[in-house]
Amino acid sequence: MLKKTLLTTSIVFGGLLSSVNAAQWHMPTPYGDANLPTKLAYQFAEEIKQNTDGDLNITVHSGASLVKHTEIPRAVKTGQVQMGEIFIGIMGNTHPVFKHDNIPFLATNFDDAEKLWQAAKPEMEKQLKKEGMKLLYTVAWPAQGLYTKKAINSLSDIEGSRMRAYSPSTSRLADLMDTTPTTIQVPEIPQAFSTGIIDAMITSPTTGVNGQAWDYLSHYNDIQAWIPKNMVVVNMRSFKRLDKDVQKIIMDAAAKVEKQGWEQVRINAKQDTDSLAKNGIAVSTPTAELANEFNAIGKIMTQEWLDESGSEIKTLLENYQQ
Ligand code: PCA
Repeated sequence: MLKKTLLTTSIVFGGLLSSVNAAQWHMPTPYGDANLPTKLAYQFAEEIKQNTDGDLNITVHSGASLVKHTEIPRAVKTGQVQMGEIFIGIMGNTHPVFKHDNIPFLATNFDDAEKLWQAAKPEMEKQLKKEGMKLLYTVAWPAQGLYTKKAINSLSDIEGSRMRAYSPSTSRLADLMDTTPTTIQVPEIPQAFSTGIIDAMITSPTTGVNGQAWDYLSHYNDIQAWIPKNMVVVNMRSFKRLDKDVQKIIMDAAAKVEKQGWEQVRINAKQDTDSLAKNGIAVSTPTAELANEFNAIGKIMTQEWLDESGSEIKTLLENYQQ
């Protein structure tokens, strides 16, 4: 009910304020305030407010408080909100390009992930445009590791487990690991573990620390599976209605936070992995056997991705691997 009221108010307000040349925009984000993408979203909004002398005031609604994560793409597309932040992988079924973000063992360190992002960006922009959205910036998460309740030396140790999934690609990965995928959003992770709905997950050290993973599991294997990203998008029509100088202020602020994000995430990855260990989680790196098994799955998933796509994904991969 509250969500509905807020949205209605925003639409009415947007209309009234634009006539006096100042706009009140709304930007839902999926994750809580402790996360880097959310901190950068606040900074982005503040910078735009200052540089437009208050003409464009963006309210950040963090932690899916205004719009549910899975509904943010549609809310921006239809102009229900003007801007929003989305975990790229959740759009994996919209067009194959969105899957570049969750392909295991394709880009496993930050330099490669940046390179993959540059290779994916033109097609991402094109597909977002078809959805009525314009890409503003992305923020990477630390490399994704495997959280379990026991030591995992090979995939046979995890076979039959109930595994958290957060995108179409992670559901497929869970299948290939002979585990059962269940889609769970971040805030529900602790309860899902303690009630036995899941007993394993692949996510960042940051998300493990935020959810105090040591309360309900014991092992973290730093498999560095992939480096996913959140993206911030704006409704194309809302953007085009702005004066050119305001558009430039937005694009400049976007470039600035994107650069900052890639720098800060490298620091967070290390600090948060240390923090898992300090809190009693057994942190390890994969055995040769586990690494080989995961790499084989990565190859299968890359091939499946190519098979379901047109030539644009082949080009993307060639540009990345150059
Ligand atoms: N945390 C988010 C996305 C990737 C990550 O590290 C999550 O687990 O949903």
